Amino acid sequence: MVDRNRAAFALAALALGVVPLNGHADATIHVKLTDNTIQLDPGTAKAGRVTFEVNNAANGNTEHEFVVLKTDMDDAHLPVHKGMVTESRFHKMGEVEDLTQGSTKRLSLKLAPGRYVLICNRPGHYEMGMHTSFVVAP
Ligand SMILES: [Cu+2]
Repeated sequence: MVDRNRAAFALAALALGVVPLNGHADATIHVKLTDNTIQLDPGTAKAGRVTFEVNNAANGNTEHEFVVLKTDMDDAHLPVHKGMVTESRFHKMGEVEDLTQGSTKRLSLKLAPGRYVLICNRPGHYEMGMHTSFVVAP
């Protein structure tokens, strides 16, 4: 019965258009925001629809955000002005803002193969270490 249910689900999903024809499953990346890191699990994805499930795991009562930039730059060497990365110099793919302590928000993006940098751009947070690279494979 399990197999039959799976088949029915797959057919329903196809009918809804949520299964890519190239066969890639949608990827979910679990993102943990601490006060000085951004941790990803897993740390890479294949091209296509990628959903970031972003959790603010701060110790204190600190709000964070999560920004996805398309860039080949080293994530540790982005241009900073007054404690914030100059987002206007990048192609921003998307973001979630105002993540209170303990909360989780989702960001679903269609990503092409290449290199990305993920940051929190609350003033001072990037320089505290809230950045990481993210590679999308073909
Ligand atoms: Cu932050």
